[in-house]
Amino acid sequence: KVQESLSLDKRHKFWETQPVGQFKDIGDSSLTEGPIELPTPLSEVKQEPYNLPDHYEWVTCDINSEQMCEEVYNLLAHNYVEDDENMFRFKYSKEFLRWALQPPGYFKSWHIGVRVKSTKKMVAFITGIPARIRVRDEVVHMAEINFLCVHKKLRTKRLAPVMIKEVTRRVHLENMWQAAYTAGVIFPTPIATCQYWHRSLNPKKLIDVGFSRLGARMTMSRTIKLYKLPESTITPGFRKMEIHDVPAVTRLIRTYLSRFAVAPDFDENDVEHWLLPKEDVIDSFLVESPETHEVTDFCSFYTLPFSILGHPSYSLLKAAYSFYNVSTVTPLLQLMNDALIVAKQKDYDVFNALDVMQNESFLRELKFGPGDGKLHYYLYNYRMRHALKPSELGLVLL
Ligand code: NHW
Repeated sequence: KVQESLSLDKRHKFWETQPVGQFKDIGDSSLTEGPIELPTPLSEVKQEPYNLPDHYEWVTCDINSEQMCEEVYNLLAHNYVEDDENMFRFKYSKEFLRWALQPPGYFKSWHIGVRVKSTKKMVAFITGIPARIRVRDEVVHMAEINFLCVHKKLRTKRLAPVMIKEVTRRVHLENMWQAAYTAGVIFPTPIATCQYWHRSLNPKKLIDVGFSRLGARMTMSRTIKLYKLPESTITPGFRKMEIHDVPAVTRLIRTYLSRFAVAPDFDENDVEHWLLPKEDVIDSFLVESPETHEVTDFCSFYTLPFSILGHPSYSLLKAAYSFYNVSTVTPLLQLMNDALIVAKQKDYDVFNALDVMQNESFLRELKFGPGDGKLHYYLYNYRMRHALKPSELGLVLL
């Protein structure tokens, strides 16, 4: 609480200049929901890139080029998000980056790097991808912004605002005026604040590497027993999603997501891209009724490992992240228990989930524990009258 109120008082030299909900406007009911600024004619959008400090240059990244992908991968693997204690760092795989950055209709010009002119070393990165996001009754063409990263040696030099302005300019050039993004830090102004929950699959390793701690009055063997899962899934008709399931899964997911205040507006192309299984990137399962062959339920998780920093025997933590799940016949609790079972079979160490959508209904019962990380959701150039509850969000960003 103390920390939150301090951060509300803090000046935000950059964010105060941007068309985003401002902290001083919280609770002002005279402000209407929707765009803050109107689009400007495309001819008035700045045509040249923003100026970088001397010695640096912009580069548009071709993520399909093995060399370029490797450069981005290395920048992120060494400089991207860490936990508060600097014990773990996200380690997105190259395959994952290609998937995350090339959905239907993506723009190469939104994959933006910064290099040192003389050495060509990549030192900063930011990306956008196009997405249709429904906010209440309105489907808005937005950019989803992700992978903002500045090399550790170049931090706190105000490079991030230049990266953000440049991606904004390139989004504007495609005639889009809104964006969605998430961050673990707070600035003006979250539309929702969510919490991560973690379900141990390999408790011994998680404890060994300091990801979790042995509970009070617990021994290692009791802990292992506590988190033990059945060898195989329980629900009859539970199987991997296949390409021919795309229409049925699209129908299921569209109906489900319509109940949330903010959610993606997925069509069949989006479902094929985002939800069809891709080894070590995205896993999806569904329940096909053994009698009617109807697809009644769906669950999915993506793969995002952590580097374990400075541990003598382990260097990688394999984490699954809950993505989109829909239950109509199989209880959500049972469906997610099956998701845990397949994640365990596939050797993940931990299964993570946010408290978005209906996730709260299974987290405690399936032995997830609350993490210390918060995740704030933001919209750019779109005002929400009130903050949303996590359960009103139907959106998961990577
Ligand atoms: S969140 C992950 C962000 N990345 C990391 O945490 C990696 C490790 N950290 C870093 O690389 C997922 C640096 O610390 C970064 C900041 C680069 C984060 N979002 O250059 P300065 C995303 O990628 C503000 C937005 O000196 P730095 C989402 C900060 O509040 N703003 O800092 C990205 C301050 O502004 P203020 C952030 O530490 C969404 C200013 O940056 C931020 O060297 C982007 C300080 O800049 C963050 N995560 O570099 C927005 N972190 O006003 C998209 C700090 O408070 C907006 N800041 O003074 C939409 C654009 C498109 C619109 C289209 C219409």
